[in-house]
This record gives sequence, structure tokens and C-alpha cells, in this order.
Amino acid sequence: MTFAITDSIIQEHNQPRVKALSEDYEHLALQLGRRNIDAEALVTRAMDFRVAVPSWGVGAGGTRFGRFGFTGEPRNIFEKLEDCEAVFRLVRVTPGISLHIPWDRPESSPALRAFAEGRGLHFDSMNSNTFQDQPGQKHSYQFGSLSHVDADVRRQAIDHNLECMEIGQQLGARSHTVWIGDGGNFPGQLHFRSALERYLSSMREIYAALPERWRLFIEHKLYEPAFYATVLNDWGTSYYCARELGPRAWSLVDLGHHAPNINIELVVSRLIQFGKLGGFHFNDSQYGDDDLDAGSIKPFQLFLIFNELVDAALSHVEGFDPSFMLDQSHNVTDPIESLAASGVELTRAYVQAHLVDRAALADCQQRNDALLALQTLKQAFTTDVSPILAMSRLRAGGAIDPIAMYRASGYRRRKAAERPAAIRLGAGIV
Ligand SMILES: [Mn+2]
Repeated sequence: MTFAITDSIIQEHNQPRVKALSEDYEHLALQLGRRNIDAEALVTRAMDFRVAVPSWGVGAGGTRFGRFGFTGEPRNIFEKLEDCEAVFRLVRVTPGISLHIPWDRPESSPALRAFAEGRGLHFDSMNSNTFQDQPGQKHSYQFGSLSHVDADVRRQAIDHNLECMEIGQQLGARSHTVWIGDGGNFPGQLHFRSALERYLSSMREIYAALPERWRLFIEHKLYEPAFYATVLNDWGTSYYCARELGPRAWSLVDLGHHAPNINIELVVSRLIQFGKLGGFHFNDSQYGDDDLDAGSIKPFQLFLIFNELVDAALSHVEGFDPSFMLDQSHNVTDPIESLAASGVELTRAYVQAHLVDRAALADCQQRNDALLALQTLKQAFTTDVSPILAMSRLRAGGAIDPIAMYRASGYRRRKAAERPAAIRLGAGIV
């Protein structure tokens, strides 16, 4: 029997903290009451929030320069799911797992599905990988995959995506996410229009094989590994492709995949308006695709993104049902702590976005009162909703203070004993 963070360990942690939390919560509820906001309704919202964690996120991340492993690191997909379960038990908003093929290809899909479901977890989105070469692979992706000039390479990349969806069906997943590293490093290397045409033609085959009720997510990225031009470079190209493919193809926004000064909340709003916002890969960045923890660098931007999402949900935009996932690279922290903290930060932005006085904001916009419009948003953003988040975790069976609870449990120390070190190589960023 392996060590797990059980309900009784969590209750033991929560018990001495309940009184102070109740006092803080009641005080906040009183303050919000004066603004005609029902704190209880926000606790319910927080309890209903969901964000999937990536199977690769619980291992040590990496950069182009290397990868630092840690003791107690999961050595296979089952141990990764154990760690995902720990994150879920702490914060209770992360039951979904996004699985990467081939990094986490299961030997037996039914066995893996049973293992996950026995821990209250389920599989969310599948992720293909045609940006690396795997041992024994016939054709190389050095010069592209779905958009490669050679039809045999495209065939191999398409078949890989079809295999991902087949595995996903056995696991009970409901969507497939495609990110390609295709692009060029030199002017003249790519014929831009032909490369995009070849990509679309490959994607049409993948779309045609999409299982019933599944959604296909298209992830764009400005640069890297191609440093001159990528085939799926921005949200406009992603939107065009999603529209060309059909109603079950959607654009996916990874917060790290834009130019530094891009207004991402505006991108989000455009995709909502055009009916193609499929989902998110949440992370944060200072320079480029840094894959830092969500909300760690630009929490106001995260809030403004959720402001657009909540506005769309509250105004019942047709077909609006975005899927949320974390996509981070943990290089200097324990991934369980980073994922738990990120789950909390996303829930925070989601709850704060519900504090926006939308009637007052609309009135400011109508009267061109720019200053008061910003203050209306800032009033929501500067409200500390931590007691609401902690109360929602407590009621859902999670930890009042997830990081303190996790550290006190000695989880990683126990795992270090259970999981003798294995040599692992390779980075883990998409
Ligand atoms: Mn991503």
C-alpha cells in the first residue's frame, strides 16, 4: 500500500484552523453583503470550478538547457496519477487529467482508467506529440510533422494523432489537443501558404476521425522551436483553421504562446465572440513561453481573462463551454505544490471575476467614464477572497491551507522511499 493523503490526514490538519477561517469568512460575507454579493453563492461557484492537470506536470519540467530531477519523482504514469490524486485531494478542483502520448502511453488503457477512477480522477484531453522524435520512429519531425513537405512524414504524424484518440476513447477522454512544432528558422525555408494548406489537409483527416461528442483543440504558438515562423503562429490562424475544419474544432489559448505585449483578454474576447474559444492552457510568463505558475507574474491579466469568461457565461453566449487545463513546467518547486497553488489561483481569479459589478461597469462604459470603469474592475480584483476559497475547499473535503498540509504530511519524503531514483531524460514542455 503506497502512502496517500487521506481524508483523516486532511481533517486533522483542518480541525485547528476551522475557527479562524469561520471568523474570517463571516467578516468577508458581511463586507460583500454591503455590496449585495452573496458569499455563499461564491463558495458554490468555487466548489464547482474545474481545471485539469497535465500528466507531464507532476514530473520535473525542463528547459532547452537541461532538466533537474528530484527525489520521489514519479517514474511512470501510475505514480504520476498518485501525485495528481494528491493535488486533487488538497484543492478539490483538479479531478481531470490531460494525458500526453507517447510520454504516458498506457500499456493497458482499461487498467489505467480503473486506476484513475478509483482515485476520483478522470481523463480529460489527449495530447499528441509530433514535435520530438521517439526511439524507433521511421520518419523524423526535424522539418515538421502535419505540414511536412513529405507525405510519408505527414502520414506518420496523422496516424499518431489517430492513435491518441483511440487510446483516449478507451480512457473516457472527451477531447484531443494538437500542438505542432512545425515552422522554419530561415526566411525562404517555408512556403507559408503551402505549409498551412498541408497542415489543414492533415488536420481534416484527424477531424474526420474525431470520436462522437469529442472536441478538437488547436493550439497556436508564436515561436519555438521554430524561431523565424511557425505554421500555427497566432489566434487568427488558429481561428481560421478551426472554422475551416468544422463545428467540433476549437481554438485553444496557451497563455505563454503570444508576443509579450499581446492583450490576451482581448484575444479571448474575440474567440468568444466568433464562437471558437475551446479552452486554455494556463501558465504565466515574463519573457516568452516560460511556463511559470499561473497567476505568479501577472495576476491582474489572469483576472481580466476570467472577467471575459465570466461575462460570457453570465450573458449565456451560445456554445460557450471552455475547457481549462494547466500547462506549466516546474523546475524549482515541488510540482504538487505548484499545481495545488495554481489550482487555487485560477479559482481565485474565477471567483473575483464574479465580484465585478457588471451593471455599474456597463453604466461607466455608456457614460465613457474610463476611470470609474477601471475602479469597478479593481474593486473586484483587490477583494481578498481567500476565506471563500478556503471555505470551498473545506466543504469539498480539501485542505484549508493546502501547502502547509502537504508539507506536514511528509508526502514527498514518503515517496522518495517508495520510489527509488530512476534515471530519466528529456524535457516536458508543450
Ligand atoms: Mn500548451
